[in-house]
Amino acid sequence: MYENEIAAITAKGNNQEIYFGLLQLTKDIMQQKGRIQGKKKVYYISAEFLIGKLLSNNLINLGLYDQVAQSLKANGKNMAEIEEIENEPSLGNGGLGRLAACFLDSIATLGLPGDGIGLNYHLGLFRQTFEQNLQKEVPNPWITQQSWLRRTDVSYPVILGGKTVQSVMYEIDVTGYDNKCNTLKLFDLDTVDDSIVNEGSIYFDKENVAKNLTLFLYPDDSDYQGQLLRIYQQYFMVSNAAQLIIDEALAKGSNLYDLPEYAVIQINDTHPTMVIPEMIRLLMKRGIQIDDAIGIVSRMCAYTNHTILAEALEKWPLWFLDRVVPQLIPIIKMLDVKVKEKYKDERVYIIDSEQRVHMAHIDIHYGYSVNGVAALHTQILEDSELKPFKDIYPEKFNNKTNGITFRRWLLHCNHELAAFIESKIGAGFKKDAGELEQLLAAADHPADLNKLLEIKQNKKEEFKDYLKQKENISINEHSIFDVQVKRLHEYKRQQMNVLYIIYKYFEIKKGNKPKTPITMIFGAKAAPAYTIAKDIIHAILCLSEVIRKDPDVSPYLNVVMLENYNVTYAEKVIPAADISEQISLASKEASGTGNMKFMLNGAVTLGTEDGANVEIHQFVGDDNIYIFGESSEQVIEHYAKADYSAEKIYDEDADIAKLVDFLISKEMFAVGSKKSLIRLYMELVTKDWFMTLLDIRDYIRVKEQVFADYEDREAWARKMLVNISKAGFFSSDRTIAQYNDDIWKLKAE
Ligand code: 26V
Repeated sequence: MYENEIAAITAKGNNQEIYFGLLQLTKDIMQQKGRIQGKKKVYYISAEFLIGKLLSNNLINLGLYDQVAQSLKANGKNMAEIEEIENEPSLGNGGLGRLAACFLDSIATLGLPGDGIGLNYHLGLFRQTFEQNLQKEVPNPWITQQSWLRRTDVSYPVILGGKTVQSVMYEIDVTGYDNKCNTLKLFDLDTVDDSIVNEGSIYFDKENVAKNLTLFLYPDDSDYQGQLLRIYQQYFMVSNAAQLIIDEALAKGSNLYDLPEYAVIQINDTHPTMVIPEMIRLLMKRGIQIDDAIGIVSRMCAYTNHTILAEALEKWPLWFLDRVVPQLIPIIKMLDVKVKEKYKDERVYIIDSEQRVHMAHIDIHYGYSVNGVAALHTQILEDSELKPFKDIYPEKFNNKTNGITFRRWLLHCNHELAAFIESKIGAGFKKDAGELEQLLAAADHPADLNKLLEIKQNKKEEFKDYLKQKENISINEHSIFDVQVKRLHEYKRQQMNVLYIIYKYFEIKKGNKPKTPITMIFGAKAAPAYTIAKDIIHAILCLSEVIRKDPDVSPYLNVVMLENYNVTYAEKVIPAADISEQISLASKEASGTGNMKFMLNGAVTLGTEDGANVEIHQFVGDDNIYIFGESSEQVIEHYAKADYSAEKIYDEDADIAKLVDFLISKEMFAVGSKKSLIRLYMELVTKDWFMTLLDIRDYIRVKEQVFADYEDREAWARKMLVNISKAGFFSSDRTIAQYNDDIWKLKAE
């Protein structure tokens, strides 16, 4: 199929022309393919969809990738150079947004009717650059004249700050792997004006909301100005969603009372929570009584929690909401009154005594399902964070351990490994990831183990070349690639990895050289207003420079911080990784999904018993993972008793103090900002809210063991193999099947 079209496009023109030709062809094919149909549909509403580049992924799902790749090859080109042309849309911060993208792939692959609903941010999250060892943020425009977006004539009126604006809906087709299509629907305003960014005036201005509503995706933490605009964004998103959902259901023959038979809404974190009062408002406008409206909406909405970090749980001051969405205030107040009539426990109120609206509480009272994203995370929600709700609604709580799409995170990013697996166990694993277990038989075949090592070596060489070409950074392809890539946050403890590097630096200085050199690879964006996170990036960059300039150490230890880590970078570095750093403070990382991507690509995890690491540990067993640090129970107890003191550890443990002190050494000051380094040092010594010093000793001990074990190549290859074989559970196809069985109850075609 499509041989002639593909041949014509790949035969002539430059890379740009070939890319845009393939883009158009792929879009046409997806349009012709037909939609996944069904009476009931899931609407996955999310402020973020971190979809990554789409060309190769769509070609894989359409079954056309090999044909295109061969055709390019015949013309002296390759897929990688064509992929380079595509801009990566940065429509997400990190895990939550990437999860939404993996879910869309799996929903379509399982043939379930389900669309994503979000916002068409023009600039998305900032692009990161480094200057003088500091992070700088630059706007990241990604929409080109021709793109995956298709403008539709669907449009809804939305009241924003008292004025009615008219939305416009864009669509991006989502093709299942060997299946039909669903769509990602992204709402926007025609009045948004990209040029105000160039003028440098991106601060929020109420009068200007129509001009800047969808310009930016807000980073995890932002200031007051940003927050007001964020509520506008959220309301705009859910008002459009609610109108669309009602329209589509009515078009399929529903009446307003039967909506739950036609639509289920998955609320991705609290960002889309206002869909509940908005839907109630719209139903009441159409003549439905309040109690009926609440009943209908409550049977349609299900909520996913993605974090237990208190500072990340949305609580909007009532007056804030009153300014932005006055039309929702009577409804929110009514929902709160009903709660207060029934329950006397203040912890479950929607509006608290300080007049703050707890968005998650709306979801839990007025939705029918609440889920966490890994077994441990759900357990913690039930036992502590959301315990009062669990006591009221035990039946609503359920766990859905996250997953990743194997199409992107194996078939696309690691063709060689996928081909090797197929040669051993056939192609069935592409649709049924559980079949990967059959690979275990290869554990006894030295030739297969060697092949795995050879593939890893090839990926390392490819990554070395990519890094050289992209950033002009040289690394040793024969070193151990130890990788920590994820958003920068203190709870993820990149700073602990920094302290290890300082330890190793001292060891090498003393003459204790590692048998195999080590390359420590970091990638992380820090939210622009998150000072300590930026200080940690600064420390990594400074340390990298100090080591690079030290001829005693640089042959054995190299620290690399990737600039602008994103989905595309992940696809290159994860297949090349030997060690996967998953070192969050136990209880703090809800799940993690990078951990799954590394495992699937044959990296061995060095991690705490946190998030989905716990389940990875159970699957691979003690011999194939490296676990260290205090348990989540111990950590939770430290917080409860307030008995953790970094200062005490620093004062009593000279070895640890020496590592921390290096942050403010003359070597570091020579290449960095005194102010930033001292701030980080002080944070670690006096506060250390995420208990870096608590686990550093154990971390160093276990990490040394990892490096020692790496030397036995056959034993290491066996660990890699076990990790790949046991990764099947972490396919998002499994996750989505569980969402469907327990929550959505849709029928596949
Ligand atoms: C938001 C904020 C906002 C205020 C400042 C601190 C902070 C820290 C984190 C966040 C993000 C919360 C939502 C989120 O992205 N959670 C991630 O969701 C992933 C998918 O379920 C999961 O794998 C990650 O463990 C979890 O952190």
